[in-house]
Amino acid sequence: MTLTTPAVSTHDVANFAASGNARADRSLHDGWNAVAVGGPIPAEFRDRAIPATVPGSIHTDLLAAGLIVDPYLDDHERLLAWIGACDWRYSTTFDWTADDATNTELVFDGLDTIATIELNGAPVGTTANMHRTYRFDVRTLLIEGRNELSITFESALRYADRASLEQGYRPHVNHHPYNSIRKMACSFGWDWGPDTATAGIWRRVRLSSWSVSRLVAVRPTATIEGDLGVVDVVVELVPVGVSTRLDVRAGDVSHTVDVAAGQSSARLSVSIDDPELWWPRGHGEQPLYRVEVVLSAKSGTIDTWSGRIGFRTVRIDHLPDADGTPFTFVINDRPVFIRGANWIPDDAFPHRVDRARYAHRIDQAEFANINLLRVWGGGIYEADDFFDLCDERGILTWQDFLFACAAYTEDEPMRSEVEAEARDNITRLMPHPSLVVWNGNNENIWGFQEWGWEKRLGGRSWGLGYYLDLLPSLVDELDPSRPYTPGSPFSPAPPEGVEDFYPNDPAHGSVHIWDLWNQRDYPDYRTYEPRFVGEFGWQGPPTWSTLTRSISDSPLTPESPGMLIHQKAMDGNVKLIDGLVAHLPLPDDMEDWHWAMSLNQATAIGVGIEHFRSLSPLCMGLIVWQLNDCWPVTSWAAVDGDGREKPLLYAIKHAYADRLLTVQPRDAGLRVAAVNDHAQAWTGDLVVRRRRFDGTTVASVTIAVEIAPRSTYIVAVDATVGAPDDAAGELIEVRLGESRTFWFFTDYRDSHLGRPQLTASVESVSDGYAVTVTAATLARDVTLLVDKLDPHARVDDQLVTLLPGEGVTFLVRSNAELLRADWTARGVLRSANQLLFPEGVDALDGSQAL
Ligand code: BMA
Repeated sequence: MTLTTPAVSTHDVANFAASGNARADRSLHDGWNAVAVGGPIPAEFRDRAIPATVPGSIHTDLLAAGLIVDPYLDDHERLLAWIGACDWRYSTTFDWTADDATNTELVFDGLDTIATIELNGAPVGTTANMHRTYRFDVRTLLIEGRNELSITFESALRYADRASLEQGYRPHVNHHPYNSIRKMACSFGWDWGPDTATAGIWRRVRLSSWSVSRLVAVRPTATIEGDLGVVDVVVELVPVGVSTRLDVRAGDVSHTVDVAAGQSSARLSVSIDDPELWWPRGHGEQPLYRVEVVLSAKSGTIDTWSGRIGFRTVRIDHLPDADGTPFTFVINDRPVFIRGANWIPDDAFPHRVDRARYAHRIDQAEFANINLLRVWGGGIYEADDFFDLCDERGILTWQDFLFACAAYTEDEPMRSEVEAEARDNITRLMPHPSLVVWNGNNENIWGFQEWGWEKRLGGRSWGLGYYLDLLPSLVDELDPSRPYTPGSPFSPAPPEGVEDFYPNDPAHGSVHIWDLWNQRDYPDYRTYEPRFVGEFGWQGPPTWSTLTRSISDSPLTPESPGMLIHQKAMDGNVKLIDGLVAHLPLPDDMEDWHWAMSLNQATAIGVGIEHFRSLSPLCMGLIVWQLNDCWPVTSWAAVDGDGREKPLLYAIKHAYADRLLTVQPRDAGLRVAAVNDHAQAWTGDLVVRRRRFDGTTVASVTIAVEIAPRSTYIVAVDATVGAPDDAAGELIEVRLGESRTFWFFTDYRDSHLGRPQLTASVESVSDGYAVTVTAATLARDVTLLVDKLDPHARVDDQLVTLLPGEGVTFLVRSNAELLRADWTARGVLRSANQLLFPEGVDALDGSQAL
């Protein structure tokens, strides 16, 4: 048996030569122009044909033509608001010669959104759903020679406004009724996203010619039965008056069936002996098996499909226990602790995210020890490239159906649109082994109960029928082996006779924890004992290079106009300040403010993750809000809108390490938790010391430990170590093997942290520099903000705490000439200590050994 892991997209579109009867697909991506045809068109854009890129969007076309400023900079979002309020016509011409195919269809993988399609002036069809594929029979409309194709997009804003009245008011959380149209919700702005309301042909378009029949859908389900890997393939095809044949190959095992005339589907099973199991990263390998389907008629092959599958089982354990109801992913019968991050569209113009960009972002997730990405319901059903890469890397994926923070009508035509988009996307994505759950919506069940929707809705439908009926039955029909959850957060149904649990109950199922960022403070993460956290987040600004590239305010201040435009959260800046001041003084200097907020974001999430992981196996997973951004903005993201790593990503990397040491205040004392999410036991001397800030050890305890694989060891900190003589000037240091952690008895601002006394020495290495930073005195969270020296530079670590005399070597990847750069400049070589000494005389002597 051969194992194949070819680097091809999962759903290769057959591209046969247009000979014989094989399906022939031809892209129609060339020669497009766009013209504004309705709405508040500025005079200079009237009747002006703009060269257009397909796949693309009107904003990016205008930008490429040099006709608009970049919507991501300064206040341009507001200046460009007219674009989304206009109607746009895209047109192209193409030559066509009659072939001997019996059918020719125009196929769209994605139209954004309210489109009227014409071919040679004749109507082809209309669309109203960005998330669907569309296929139109155009054989009789095509003419020999030159053909003209045009697509007119009505302003999605106007359509949504109109639809919101027609459908009747339903609550949502934006300034536009994004819930009245099937378009990416965050296209209309979000609390981290710009309002562009763009339009365009956002995925591929092609002319597809075929004869006799074609494959309509191929759905392979891989299961494991004893020693066998069984691939059950459901094939749908266009029913025809003659019999056809289907060949299915999985790995190197094939199977053939005849399809009788008139039949529109067939089902085949292929079994593979002793298949290798697919595992999430950190648990094993990711073998992928190729599946090929060939449809043939008397004349030979008429259509093909290929994709990849993996053999693994998945279920979510919801069996009530003494503590409530777990939410545990069980993969290949092994409970897997989820170290997740939420994923939003990586660009407000999602067609710009190509495979290389997905790969880079997923590299960053891997770097941060993340093992699951949740595709959030206000964005898109992610691209094949995203899922292909996650399959290859062992990153689990979770796809929300696209409903977010709003009530949705269940009336027609919305209901049919929802069904059609769900069918399309379940079919497209179900082969991927990385996909472990379909989820009905983001926060809607919770919103209905908690955000006052019920009274505002006055009995109107709000989407519950989708989440409890339509979607689970579609998953059952089309993707029967995959778990489905109605919403996030979600509390599984209680036993008979018990009143339903509150949807965001931490003791049952999954919970979203937002009250800390919104109203409380991050140490309060420790007041939660959740079973699974689907979202929790803390804001911070983008990296300095990203911020200053996108905002040109002078002076630049936390509240200067561009900063406020690039901060979309309700009371965002106030929450940033409130979340900081208990821990660190609020700086008045902009670069210090930027560092303080970045550090505080990282610290907050680090505290949350460490606490939740210390609760495992009571808590079996967390999904940080959010991995990425879609433009340059202050947000909860760990990677900013230009793709640069914020300090938060390093904090996640530390806290998501396979082996984590953490100190937690619990039961009126301190506990050390050693979390071993690793296949091998963690053995050695656990050394717990109380030390003064000058490094002297005051008390110390050593415990020999052997921590079983995938388990958590908790031990109370001995009173001699746990009770400080001088809380502001002492710390606890815990070591086990390679791991080390610290506990500080007071907040930064109440401690006796001194001025940082750091020196740096720099050496060239193969792809950059090795920068060794040495601390003469205790320095907390030592970080090199390398992007300030070279916006393309990257560093391998941040937020390292050094005891007196200790050093750390940072590897900085950069092509710039930085040997003589000022590595110890206050803005570059950062520490928490600096923030307690705002006047800025920080580096002892600023000396640099070169
Ligand atoms: C969660 C998400 C998003 C939002 C985030 C931050 O509720 O589901 O809707 O962006 O909070 O407010």
